[in-house]
Amino acid sequence: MPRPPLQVQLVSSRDALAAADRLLTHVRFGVRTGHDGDDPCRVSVGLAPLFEGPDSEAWYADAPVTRGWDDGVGYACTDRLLFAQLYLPDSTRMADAAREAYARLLAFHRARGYPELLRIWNYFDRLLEPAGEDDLDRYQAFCKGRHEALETAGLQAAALPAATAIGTAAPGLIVYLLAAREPGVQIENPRQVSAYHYPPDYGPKSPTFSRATLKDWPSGAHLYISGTASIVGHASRHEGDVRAQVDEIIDNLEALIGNVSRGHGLDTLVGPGDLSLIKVYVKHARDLEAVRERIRARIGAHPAMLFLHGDICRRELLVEIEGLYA
Ligand code: 3EB
Repeated sequence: MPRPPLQVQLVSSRDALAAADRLLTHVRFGVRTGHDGDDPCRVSVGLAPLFEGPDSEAWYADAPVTRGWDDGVGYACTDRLLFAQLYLPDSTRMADAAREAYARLLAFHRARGYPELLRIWNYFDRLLEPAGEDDLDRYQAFCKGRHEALETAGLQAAALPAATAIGTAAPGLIVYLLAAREPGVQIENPRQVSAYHYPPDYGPKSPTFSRATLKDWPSGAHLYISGTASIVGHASRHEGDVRAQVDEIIDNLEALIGNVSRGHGLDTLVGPGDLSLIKVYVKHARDLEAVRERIRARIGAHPAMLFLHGDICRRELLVEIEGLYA
């Protein structure tokens, strides 16, 4: 059996890392956003972990990794997988920052020979504050800049990868991604309108991501699940009720996973409890216990879990959950 090309562990940034030559990415969650030292595979994201325990994700490849910098883009790669990250400290003009970050990252991963996007993470500050442009908030301005860059690069809706976009407490925009030589399969959620078909009420340019990417490696399938919120159709549900929002999110995850396991014969992934890792973004720290209780009741304790304090991209949304099966 070949080894999986990517495995993720939650670790503490205080601990020494094993197998540093195979480290593809190290993401540390805490007080600041940016690069973490000179190592291009290490980034920091300004989202505080909500309780004691691991504060970092360590992603290991199955072979030694090549790392470097290319015009501000940090990268790490093996034969099969590329991690790339770009940090822009000044995100004052959000649409411009998003357009620039995407233009540079898209040009980079294609030029390197990993043309297929699997997964993207986007983190920036003051998510819901006015962008100072056309009455948009900064998330809407981000969507506009991202949309324009993807359009310029000729990326079709059917090729959009899974993504997360969350508001940080620290300044700056960081975007990081995973790309491969061969494409994954884009998955949508039967309970949700595709984000790229949201009506214009949510912003002039729709968010450009798929609900999940399924990637078949020789060692088995991986599923990268986007940030999932309490949205049914295109409408937010359960304003003001964080417990009901968690339940709706888990219903969404179950529907998405059911869609995948039925359609693609993934019989070891039956429900959210079978995921390897979930990241839970909580808007108000005071909601942590309620969120944990609902997750424990519905998903159980099997997946590794990270609870992070972050802003969600519509004012009424209090929680969002992303997942990984690997
Ligand atoms: C949603 O379903 C919730 O803009 O990249 C989730 C995941 C959300 C990714 C993005 C936004 C994004 O619309 C928000």
